[in-house]
Amino acid sequence: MIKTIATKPFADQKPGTSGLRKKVPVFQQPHYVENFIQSIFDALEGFKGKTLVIGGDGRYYNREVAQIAIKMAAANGFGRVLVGQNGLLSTPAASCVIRKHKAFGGIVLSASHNPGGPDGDFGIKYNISNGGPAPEKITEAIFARSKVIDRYLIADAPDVALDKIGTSEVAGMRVQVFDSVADYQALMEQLFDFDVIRDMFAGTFRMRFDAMHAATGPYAKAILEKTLGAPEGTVVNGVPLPDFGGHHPDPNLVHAKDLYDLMMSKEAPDFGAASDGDGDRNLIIGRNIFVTPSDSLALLAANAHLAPGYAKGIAGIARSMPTSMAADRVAERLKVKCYETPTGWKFFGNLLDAGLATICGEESAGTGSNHVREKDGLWAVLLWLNILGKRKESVENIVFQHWRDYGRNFYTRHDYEAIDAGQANELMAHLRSFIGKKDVSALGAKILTLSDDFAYHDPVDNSDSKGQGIRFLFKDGSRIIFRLSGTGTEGATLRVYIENYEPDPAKQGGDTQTALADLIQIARNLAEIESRTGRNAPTVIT
Ligand code: VG1
Ligand code: CO
Repeated sequence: MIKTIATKPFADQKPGTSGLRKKVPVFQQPHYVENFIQSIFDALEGFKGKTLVIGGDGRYYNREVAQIAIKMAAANGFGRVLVGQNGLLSTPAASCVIRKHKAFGGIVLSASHNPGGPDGDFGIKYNISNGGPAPEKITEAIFARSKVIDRYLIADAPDVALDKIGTSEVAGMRVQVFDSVADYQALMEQLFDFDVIRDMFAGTFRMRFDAMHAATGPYAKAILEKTLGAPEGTVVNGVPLPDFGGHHPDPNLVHAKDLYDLMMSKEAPDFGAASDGDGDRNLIIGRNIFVTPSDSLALLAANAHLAPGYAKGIAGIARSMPTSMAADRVAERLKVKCYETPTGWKFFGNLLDAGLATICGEESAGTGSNHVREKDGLWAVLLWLNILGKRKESVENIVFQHWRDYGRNFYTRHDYEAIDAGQANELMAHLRSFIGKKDVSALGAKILTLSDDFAYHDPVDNSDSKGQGIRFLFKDGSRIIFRLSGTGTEGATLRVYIENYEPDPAKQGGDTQTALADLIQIARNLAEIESRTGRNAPTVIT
């Protein structure tokens, strides 16, 4: 039985960098989830009888919303729903399943790296048939629909048993509960030399993978421990929990501090890695060395040919604008193009579909390739392992060698979280007032070559995206970038990205914050951060 329920619009259902993210109590308001899901369906065309993939990162409210999504998909005329067992599906696995089973699209229930639990965050995003996040054209249509929606459709049916693999029916629509890991693992086995990695684990090589009680746990255990022979206990915090054990599932030096401390200690294994809430990000730490995500992107691109899936070389690299320019140097050497896109994975989809780029990455610890249309945490870890197995060198040596060859891009991001939204907007307006000016006193002796509000023209579909971050580019190759986060749920988060290039091997050692101290000070003065926000230090430094 299909019910049509009358509803009223909510004004705040605008998808951000990666879907709609709000506090759980916001999603728990009557009709809130249903309105957004119906707005997604109303913004799409031609899905009658087709397949929809549903799954999420296992956070609080995941199961309830998975049931709602299944019943609404049935009521709206989908022919089949594929849902991960227990409603669980990492973001990259969702992308893999959508592609492999030729689904029309997918609904991913995740707020990624944001904390979970009854007072934490929840999120819903829609992915299209290529497996990637919906492009802006669709997210804008969803938002437009959400502002006028007056009804939604839902099947009056009992809940589906999500814990058991098998097929059932909801209002005439087939529902298949499937093993969340199998398809994804099969894809990884195609891309990487599992024998090389197995040999490493059979020897003295040891690693720790911190799944942060989030979606990647079951994938990492199945692949690293069960298939590749890493000793049991290699994966820690491997059981997904609705509140991520009370932690922030963000794989950075603040929230994955235990892993960092271990990797800097005498007991450090050879390799450390972590991933985020929905499994699309990665943190890479070698013994004694943290690899910045921007460097990791460059290193993976430079060494990808060592893995069977990329043995023929790569067609191009794409990085988000705030990501360091280390990857550009690799692209130059490989004689391929490096594309610069706005923040968020949705901008990489077209480049990957058109075969213009093979490897993509962001400074926020996201790397991936054309194997799916999302960033992929475990993929990056496996590519690293494949490279380590082939080169038989330590992470530290590989990174140092890379800097000697290409130069080092010192890089840091300073986040000021939960600042007042009004103050944040005024700060950005203040920065915008410098655009195009040459003599800005806060810049001291630095010579500006460009200041702008980054805009992107998509070379594939010719769409334009404006207002993607204020950039200050200097003559010596250094950069300072400011943008406001599109994933936070409290006030505004200001991100300041700072980079300087050092070609001289003699000057490549040392601490990043010290090496960038001058630029950091310039950024603070330029944006008047302290007087405008009352903050004298960032909340998180990565
Ligand atoms: C952040 C990151 C961005 C990433 C996005 C989604 O966005 O900066 O690089 O693509 O999160 O990642 P923002 O707008 O807060 O800067 V995830 O792992 O949350 O899906
Ligand atoms: Co994520």
